[in-house]
Amino acid sequence: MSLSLFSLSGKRVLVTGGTQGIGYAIANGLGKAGATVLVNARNQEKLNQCITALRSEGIDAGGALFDVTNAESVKEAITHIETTIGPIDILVNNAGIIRRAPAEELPEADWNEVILTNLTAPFMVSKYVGQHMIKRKSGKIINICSLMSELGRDTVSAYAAAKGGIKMLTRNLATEWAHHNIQINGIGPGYIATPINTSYREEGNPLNDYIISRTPAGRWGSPEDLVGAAVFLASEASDFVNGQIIYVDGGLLTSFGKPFKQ
Ligand code: NAP
Ligand code: GCO
Repeated sequence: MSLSLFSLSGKRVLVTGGTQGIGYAIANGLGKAGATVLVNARNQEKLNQCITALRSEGIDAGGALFDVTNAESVKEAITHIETTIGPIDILVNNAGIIRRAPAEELPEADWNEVILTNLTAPFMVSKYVGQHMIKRKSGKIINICSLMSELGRDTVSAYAAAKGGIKMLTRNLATEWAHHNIQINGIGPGYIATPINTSYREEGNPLNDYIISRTPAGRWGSPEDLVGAAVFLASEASDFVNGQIIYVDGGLLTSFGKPFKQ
């Protein structure tokens, strides 16, 4: 076996919401595996800083400014990339948000925003990129799922509904498109230290201890922990893998957990 099986040389990847956190680490990791990277963002300044940072590490990087929740912008951006820049060989649907409140209090506007961003948007981006992948009979789509694709938790009803939905979207797109030689899979990150959950790691927040004790590996994940699974799912090494979710969670989903102190 040669490591070239994992090489992304000559491939172009689009990572949505890629200027920070998990998206940035995946963009960086796929870039280091040889891919040309297009980072999507909705903020020009953050996008410029991100491209500068990726280029400073020797990565061939560019940007795609659009809001993933705006169907017209998504369609325009994908058409522009495919016709003037080049084919999107790999799509990573990473952009996501969370709104936390008990279900009985969650405003409908928050519910709608989370479903639109975390579920409808990955469908829209996949749809427009998929149309080109189908014509080329080649492509990889990686959807960023969550522990909440499998588990419920207080205050995250909209997020869990969307992440459960993206798991099933992954399986359904795989069912529809696998025969076009497109592999659609997901990564389910465990608790990864990023801006989405900074407050959990603040001094005195009991969730910090709970998360560490609930995770067999005994620590928070880092965004870089996700790179190996992303390279695998983006590369030829996964050409017969379809509709799977790889949980990169320090073992959390496999375990009932331990008491806080033993
Ligand atoms: P993050 O640091 O908050 O990153 C989220 C990214 O999504 C930001 O770059 C954000 O851009 C972008 N984004 C949000 N809405 C967007 C929109 N409408 N259009 C374009 N970009 C948009 O959080 P993260 O932890 O890296 O999260 C990345 C993904 O991993 C999410 O799907 C999240 O649900 C998932 N995830 C995270 C964890 C974890 O523990 N961290 C675990 C499981 C799954 P702005 O700067 O413009 O807001
Ligand atoms: C929360 C967290 C989670 C994680 C992640 C777990 O409030 O429990 O924000 O939802 O970010 O998605 O896999």
